[in-house]
Amino acid sequence: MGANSNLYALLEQRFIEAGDQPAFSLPGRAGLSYAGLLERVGRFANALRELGVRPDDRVTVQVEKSLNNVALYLAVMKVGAVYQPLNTAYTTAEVDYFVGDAEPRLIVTDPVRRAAMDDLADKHGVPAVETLDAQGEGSLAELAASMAVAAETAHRGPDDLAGLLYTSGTTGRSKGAMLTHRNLSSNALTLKDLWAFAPGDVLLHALPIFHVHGLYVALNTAFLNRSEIIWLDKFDADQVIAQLPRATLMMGVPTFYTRLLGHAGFSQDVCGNMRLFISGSAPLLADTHRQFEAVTGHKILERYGMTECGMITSNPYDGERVPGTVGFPLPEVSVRIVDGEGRPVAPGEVGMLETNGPNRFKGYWRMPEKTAEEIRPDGFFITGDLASMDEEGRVTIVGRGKDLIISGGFNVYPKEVESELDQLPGVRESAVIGVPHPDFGEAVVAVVTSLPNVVIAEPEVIERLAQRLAKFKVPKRVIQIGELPRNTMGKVQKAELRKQYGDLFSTVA
Ligand code: MLC
Ligand code: AMP
Repeated sequence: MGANSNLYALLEQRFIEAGDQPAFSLPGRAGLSYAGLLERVGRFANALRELGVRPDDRVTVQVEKSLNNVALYLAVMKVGAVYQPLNTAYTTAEVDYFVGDAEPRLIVTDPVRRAAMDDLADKHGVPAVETLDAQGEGSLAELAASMAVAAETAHRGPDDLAGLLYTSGTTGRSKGAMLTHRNLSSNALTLKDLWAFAPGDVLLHALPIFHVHGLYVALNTAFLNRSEIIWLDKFDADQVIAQLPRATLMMGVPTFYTRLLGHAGFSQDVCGNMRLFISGSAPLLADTHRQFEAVTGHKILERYGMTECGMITSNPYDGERVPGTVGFPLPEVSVRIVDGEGRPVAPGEVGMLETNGPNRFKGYWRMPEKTAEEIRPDGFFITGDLASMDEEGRVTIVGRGKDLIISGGFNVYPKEVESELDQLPGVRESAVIGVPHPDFGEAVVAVVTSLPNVVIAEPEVIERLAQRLAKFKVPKRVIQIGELPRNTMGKVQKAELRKQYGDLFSTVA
């Protein structure tokens, strides 16, 4: 058997070295040292084994952010199983699909959802359901507390799965991106060096941990560095401003930065100890970048990535950070920009961004045909993002070839919302678009036509959709019109609608 490629084996070594140094500090609450984290992960690993979780089993987790949630994430890797985090905003109808597709051995849910999850477990033959609440308490925490600390770390190969993260598809159902230990380790090791993590760094963590940004990018880099992590349950501008003076770096989506800029208490002073602000998951407006520099003296470092590949490009730590660009491919990561026939375009020209490297996912869970459609025979993944690359290799994302809205860093596929809208009584057709929004970057807007003589009631539609879809997917506005604009082929012209409704939120503060 070769060396253990389990990412947790690597992290565990760092945790042992860090010993009693703080791993997490929680404003106003008890924190946790690295030695404490090691113990906790050991107990959770034994609890998972007690529940019958074996290597390669999936563990579906839909719980609020807590230290026990972190311990669970690490313990799932420790036992060699596959972590499947789900956005806490997903409704039971949405979770139904993920559970049916992933066929987990265990579902971990909030106690308030226990009954609904028990039903889903029955329906899909999932053997175990356990709970963790927002404080990290629940049946799984109780079981873990009764367990021994000592637990073996499973041996894993580089291509074994560590995570299964779902991304919605432009057509049809969500796809589970299979992320391997190599994918996660290579990305975390690269980013730790690229962003110059060093002893003494303190990370302010306000992101959710059910997506790659808050989970893998933020936690794994900080863990590799044995950093202290200031742990906030969620982004709250007051709390972030209160904690920033003790932090040296923060990662966020653009909404974090626009909200900070809009807060009267935000100033250069509170950033006195800060070394680095990083932004990603959605485009950071060049204007926001400049305003932030004017207020704080810091140039936000923008990087680009996605669920399937983790981080792909980054502005440099030492070199020039150019507003409106996402920087250079990471070491060992290849990026090419190609035309419709897959041929590389000239520098500066716009095309589809394709990428390959140790960070590229293994494929879509049980969807070999989708995998073959999106990963070319030479290994490059077709991202769906439109970009250009200059002579030096600096990348600018100019748009999306995929019909996707990114609202406050969460992805919304219009097709999914349209399918729900089209089932509502009275709705004839719908087109869901993203329009500029001062807080979320883009906001979801539905344009609908009705059956004859029907008036669509906006609040009712919103309420009906909220029963089926996560809140962030529910349109902020529903607009009824006579006919959807179509081209000569009969295809709805969304660009036309985006132009027409582009300033819907421009006066909203
Ligand atoms: C919350 N709401 C949203 C929303 N977040 N609506 C649209 N878009 C969002 N992102 C809803 C709420 O349910 C609420 O509905 C209303 O909008 C107002 O909520 P709020 O209180 O203003 O929102 P808040 O809870 O503060 O959350 C906003 C946020 C959060 C920006 C802090 O969305 C967030 O943490 N986003 C980060 C997303 C992220 O981590 N993405 C990484 C993906 S990984 P109501 O009706 O109840 O009032 C990835 C790869 C990569 O993309 O490159 O990183
Ligand atoms: P997700 O599927 O949630 O991982 O979202 C990935 C998508 O987010 C990418 O395909 C891009 O469209 C977008 N994205 C991530 N980072 C950036 C960025 N810095 N600028 C523009 N778009 C980004």
